[in-house]
Amino acid sequence: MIKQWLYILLFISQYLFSQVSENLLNASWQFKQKGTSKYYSASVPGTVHTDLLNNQLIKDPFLEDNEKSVQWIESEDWEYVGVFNCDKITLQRKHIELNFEGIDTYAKVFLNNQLILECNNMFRSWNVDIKSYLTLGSNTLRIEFESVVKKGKAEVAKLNYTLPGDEKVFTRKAQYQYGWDWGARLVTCGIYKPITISYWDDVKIKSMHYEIVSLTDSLAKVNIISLIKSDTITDAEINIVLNESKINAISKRETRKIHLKKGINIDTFLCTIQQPKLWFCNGLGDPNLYDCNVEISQNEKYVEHKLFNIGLRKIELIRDKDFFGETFYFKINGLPVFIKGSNYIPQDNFISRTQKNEYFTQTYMAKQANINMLRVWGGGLYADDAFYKYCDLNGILVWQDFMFACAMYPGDSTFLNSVKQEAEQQVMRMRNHPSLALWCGNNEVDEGWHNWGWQKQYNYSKTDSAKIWNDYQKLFHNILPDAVKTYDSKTAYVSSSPMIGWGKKESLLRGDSHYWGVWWGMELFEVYEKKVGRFMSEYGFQGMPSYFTLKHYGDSLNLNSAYIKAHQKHPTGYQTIQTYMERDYIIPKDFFKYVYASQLLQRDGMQIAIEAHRRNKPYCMGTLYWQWNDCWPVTSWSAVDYDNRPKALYYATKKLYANFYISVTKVKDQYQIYVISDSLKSVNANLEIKLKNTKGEILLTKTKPITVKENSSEIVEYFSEEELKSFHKNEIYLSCNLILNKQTIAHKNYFFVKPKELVLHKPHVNITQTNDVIKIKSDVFIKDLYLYNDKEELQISNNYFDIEPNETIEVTTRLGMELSKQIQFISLYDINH
Ligand code: BMA
Repeated sequence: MIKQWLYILLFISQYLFSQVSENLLNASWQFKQKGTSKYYSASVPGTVHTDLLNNQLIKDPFLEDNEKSVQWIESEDWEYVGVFNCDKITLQRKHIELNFEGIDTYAKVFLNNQLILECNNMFRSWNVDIKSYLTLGSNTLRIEFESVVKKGKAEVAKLNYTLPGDEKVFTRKAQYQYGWDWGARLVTCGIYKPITISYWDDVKIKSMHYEIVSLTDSLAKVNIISLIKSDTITDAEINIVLNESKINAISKRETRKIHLKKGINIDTFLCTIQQPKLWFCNGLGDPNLYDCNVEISQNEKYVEHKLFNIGLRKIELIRDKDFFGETFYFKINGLPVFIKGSNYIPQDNFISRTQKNEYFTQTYMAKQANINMLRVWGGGLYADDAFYKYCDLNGILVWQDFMFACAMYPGDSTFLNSVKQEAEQQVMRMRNHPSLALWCGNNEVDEGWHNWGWQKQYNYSKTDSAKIWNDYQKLFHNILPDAVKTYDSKTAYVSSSPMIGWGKKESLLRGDSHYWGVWWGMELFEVYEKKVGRFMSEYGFQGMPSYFTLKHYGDSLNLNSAYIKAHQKHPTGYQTIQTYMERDYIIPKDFFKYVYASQLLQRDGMQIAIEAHRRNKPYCMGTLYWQWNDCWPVTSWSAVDYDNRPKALYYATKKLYANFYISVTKVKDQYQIYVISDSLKSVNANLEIKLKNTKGEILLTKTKPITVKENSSEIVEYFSEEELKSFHKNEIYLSCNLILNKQTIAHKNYFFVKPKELVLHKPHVNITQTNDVIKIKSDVFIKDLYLYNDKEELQISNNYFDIEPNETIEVTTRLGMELSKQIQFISLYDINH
């Protein structure tokens, strides 16, 4: 027993007294506005806005229309002071380093009144050896922030032409902070990521990564590459242990002796794994992971270890010339995959307050909605490590933009050099994540340059134009792809998304495509059916956030209030919603119902688009709607609002992105019924089509056995106008079911008229609950039943769904939540009456 304890103690002590240790800098922080004398308490990580808010010095910019009252902050300079202690033992270490994971943006850092660092890029980290500046006992870190806006404007003045995007493009800072068509303008500053302090003596692991050399079902060969920094010529051992994450069984263990030279040493260990468990994306298979622990020791004394995940998968972007133009699709482990996803933006205007578990929530909600890819959009931030970790775990592929969007960027050497450092660091940070599928240079910069009339608007001379495009090429055709090639050569790079602007015919023939004819172009939703490209990486329509989210952030709940207007950032946003709503819905006068109808409208638009994309598989091989989430409470294109309340689009996504899907479309006077499958297996199922009226009577039935081939989209049945002749189209609908072994694996209701024309009957609804299952039944057909209670959105597995008469629909809630007694509901009936 004593012996056992001794072993445990020995084991723990080697980690406690390891030669390299890294801790959060444990300092007490204060901040003040430059030019004033009073200091206030501050949080690190944090931002100046959240610190002002915590000290009650400003109103909450997310509430009411307070955003405008905090605009002065961006033009001021700010100072942060942190005091930390340094003991004798620490001071004896050979190297003591401060690691700044993220400083937003222009800052001078002083340690004990000596300048140790100047920062100018929020997207990179900084590392400074501070040994010579440290003193025993109390040490003072002072960080002086210069107004980003002032800095940016000074840069604008230096150029003799204007770049679209104004001062923001000169600042390597999240561009959405300057305001977007879904984002408040909150140009903040601060220490927005942790500062850590690390100590080491002779040897330290600089970085770890792996490269998959070859991969088959029976054998994986992986190079595990360690970069080790050494101060001396010395010997060391590396111990590598590989575990299958799920079962925690050791798959591989290897100890090797290495001889280190002074400087950087590279150790490559070729690891072979028999019968590897491959990583698959959501819907295709399990996202299997291995834990890899690399430990380094000297003379049997532990020095340092690094733990990371390995995912064994091959991801290819296939861009082959074909009859139409060029393909754009992904293969995962050799299998072509139809991508179903959305565009992801930062989860907050003040990203430092987003907790790790909130990244889990977002990625898990995405997984639940059958999403297999999120695109980290270029006007935001490279996401937090936790985001990528949870994408790995949930099988969500990541399309990663570099952080440039909708503007032209400078090309001076300081700027380019800063971007080069940023890109190299970010590529190295993300390359170990199996979810990483693609690097993309920017969002809509190429499209903007070629299609948005900037040459005229800014009156560029030929020389200016050539210079600006030349700078573009340096960034997006050289620096960024070079960083990818050097540090992550196996992941594909495209210079811009979309490849071709949506006004051009070619945009539907090759590359990825953003289609904004609907919304920006005010075209009918039905136009989505014609505008199908090879990979639809953006298209979208706004819906209002949950009524309960709106209620949380302001009092005047009506479309004309200053509050509601301030939480719409698109110049003609509400007007556009209204115009589209008039086409399809009876406009509700009541605000609560208006919010509900706006969400249905958004969902309808996305449904038309997604169905068209999926029907056109394999011509089209991906769909990413704009946008997944919000960074503050706002009316936007998102499926999930800022408070994580799902909109109607969220629930619809689950169905629209399911592996089996039934879609109906009208071509001339024929209704074509498609069955779409993203499954890897072909199945023999029964297709059951019923023509029903909204009272619940069955008017016609067609049943037919079909073979649903793997990875397919096929027309399996037709319905003709002729067959409908004797019915009123506003009273009927098609109810289609795909049935496999008595289970419905896909269900679709298809309507022949607009929602506003549909004749609906007052439903009598019966709701019961047993444990976490809520059962709902109605006497007549209900369209778009929305369940809620008077205080809150309900946390349930499904909402905004149809109920067929006498059918029981089950939704689940969290165990222990007694909901059924308080449930209220509305449905399309309440909008139409
Ligand atoms: C897309 C995005 C964003 C914008 C959205 C909606 O093109 O890239 O720039 O918010 O359009 O307008």
